[in-house]
Amino acid sequence: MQFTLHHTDTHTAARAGTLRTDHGEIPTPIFMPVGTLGTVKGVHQHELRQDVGARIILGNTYHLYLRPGTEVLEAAGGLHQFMAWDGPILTDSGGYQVFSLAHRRKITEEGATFASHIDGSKHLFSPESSLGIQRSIGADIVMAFDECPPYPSERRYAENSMHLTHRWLERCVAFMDASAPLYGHSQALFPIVQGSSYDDLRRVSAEFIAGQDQPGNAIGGLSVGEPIEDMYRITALCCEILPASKPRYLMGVGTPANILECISRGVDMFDCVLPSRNARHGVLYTRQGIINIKNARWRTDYSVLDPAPAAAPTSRTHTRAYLHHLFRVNELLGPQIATLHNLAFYLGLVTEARERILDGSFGAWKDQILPDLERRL
Ligand code: PRF
Repeated sequence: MQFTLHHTDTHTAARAGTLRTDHGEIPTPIFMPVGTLGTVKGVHQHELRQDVGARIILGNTYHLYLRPGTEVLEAAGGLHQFMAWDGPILTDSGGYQVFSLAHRRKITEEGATFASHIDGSKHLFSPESSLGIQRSIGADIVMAFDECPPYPSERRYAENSMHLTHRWLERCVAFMDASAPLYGHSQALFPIVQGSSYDDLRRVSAEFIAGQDQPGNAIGGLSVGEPIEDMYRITALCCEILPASKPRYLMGVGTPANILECISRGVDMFDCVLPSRNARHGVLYTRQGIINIKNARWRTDYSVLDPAPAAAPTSRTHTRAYLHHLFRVNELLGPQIATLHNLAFYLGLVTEARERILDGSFGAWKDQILPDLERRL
């Protein structure tokens, strides 16, 4: 994997780059749609590429390990083949999902034991088994096995947890060095900065993560309920320490406004369930503001979802009144159109951010559109 930095903004810390993987090039900054179970819910692979403009998607080790399981994935030739997505894939390592979904969780030096949220069966994830599963899945970018402490966490807990994540990282690096990819394409490991909302711990963690000299770096443990100023301050602090020559990935963030603010602090990659999950509940993002399409106000609004020439064909074709109707009668196509629209909106936003970084207008553009993005219509 290779990262080329084309330009760093003079007024902010925003960057425009290109990340090269064996499954294609990724322009940065980028948003990665979440495809937990080998599908971005409700969006066909063809639409993902053609209409959403997705350049890389996310998969989850926890979910794919439980179903369909590594045996099925390996026999299929890996997740790319299994789901017929030939673009880049990143997998999260499973620890975060164990703590948000599984039952009877317990952390030890060895790893995390848990009971499946599906059938209650008992499992252990360790740095080695997580990366082994990510080898079976075959993602282009694999994430280190970490602990994301809850917010708020006492300092003592946050500090011990951070050191555990660092020890686990050394085992992740050793496992990657001692094992080989299964399907002929290479896999890059991204370590994850932790340290809760303590600035000094974050500094220690970012230094440690940078010192591992892996192809890219991630910032975890944010967007877990902390005040927004904390999230922005810690993101900036981590970006200042993580090397400029490598991509920086902020995990699980966020709203369109959060993404622009964190691009301006030096982040290159984002993922979040917000655009896809909210779409399924009828919440749509537009340049004018946030819409709840189930609201009676849209019943006879015959304007299209998004008239911009750069918007997805679906968004330029279908009216708010039609989508309102589909949601009211519970038709499958409603959530499908809404998901496609929101993901295309997020990809359009980071695409324009990149153009603005390259032509020097990013900061002014961001400040101009932010108030509209956060407005509720
Ligand atoms: N660690 C991992 N995945 C994550 C997070 C983390 O801290 C977050 C935090 N927002 C989202 N996804 N491994």
